Amino acid sequence: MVFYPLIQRRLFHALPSASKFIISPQIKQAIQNGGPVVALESTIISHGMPYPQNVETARMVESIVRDQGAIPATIAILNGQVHIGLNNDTLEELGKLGPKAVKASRRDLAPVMALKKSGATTVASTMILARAAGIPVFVTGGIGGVHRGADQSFDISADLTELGKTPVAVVCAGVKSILDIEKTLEVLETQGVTVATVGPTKRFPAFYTPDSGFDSPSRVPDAQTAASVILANHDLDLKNGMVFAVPIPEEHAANIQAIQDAIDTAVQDARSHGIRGKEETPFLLKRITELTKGKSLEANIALIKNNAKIGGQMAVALSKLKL
Ligand code: PSU
Ligand code: MN
Repeated sequence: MVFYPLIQRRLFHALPSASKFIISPQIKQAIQNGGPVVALESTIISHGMPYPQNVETARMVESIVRDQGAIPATIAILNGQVHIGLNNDTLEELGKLGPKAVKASRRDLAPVMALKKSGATTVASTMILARAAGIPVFVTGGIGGVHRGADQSFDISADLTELGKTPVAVVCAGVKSILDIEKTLEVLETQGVTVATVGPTKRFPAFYTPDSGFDSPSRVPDAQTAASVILANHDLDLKNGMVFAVPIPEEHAANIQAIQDAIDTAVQDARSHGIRGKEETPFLLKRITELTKGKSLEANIALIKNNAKIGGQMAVALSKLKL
């Protein structure tokens, strides 16, 4: 029986590929010391919200992470270089680029970098780059999933397979009902992904609303317990990722019927405009914002702020546990 020194319980070390990343000194030092760092994605900035709300929200999310005692690291690719942590200027640059930035999932990373393009990272690619940099906790709004009609279109987000093979904990508000939530949970099960609702009930949340009608396979009462689950996954050397689903706070939850109607209309519009593939999620988000006259955007901002709070607490709890 081999006993590992305690220091090896640190979740991960940076991989060699991270030597080429642009990492702020503060983030680098925190990672080296096993301190609390929270990775944040950038497709939500470029393709998920309009300018200037996208930049304002990104800044607010970063400051909420800091309020919990953790360090935010927004991840993006600018002119072919991976940035772990954006500053005021680079965040503004990405926010203004908006959908002109490449929506870069796993398959897009290599061409975006080699061709020196600017790419906003999805959940899948943010996980890859966070893992490479040595960051185990990642906060976002919602993950991608199995699209409605996937039995015909085969449209299943690469986020789900990434969760099956990259050991990063993703804090989100569940998945939107633009997707087929039941099938999304099935694929997560097949991929061996731990899915836990954070809070008093087991209900898996549906992004704008706290209850999708389906149960998560697990539940944790709070961020501290979530951190112990991450550590157990690491101690078993399981390579899969994890989803910690945080329901939107009740006071911010959108009117269920109004949002459902908007989603149904948006999905029909996508079909009639022939929107497919990677364009579908951004199209639906924009259309839902229009149809709800901005109400969905308000809910979106509220839930990501709440996720940032819980994710920041998880990173802090984890850094105490693993040292
Ligand atoms: N779902 C949301 N908001 C988002 C996204 C998904 O509610 O901004 C973004 C995330 O970056 C996610 C990506 O990783 O869309 C999934 O896109 P696709 O379905 O094309 O894999
Ligand atoms: Mn897709």
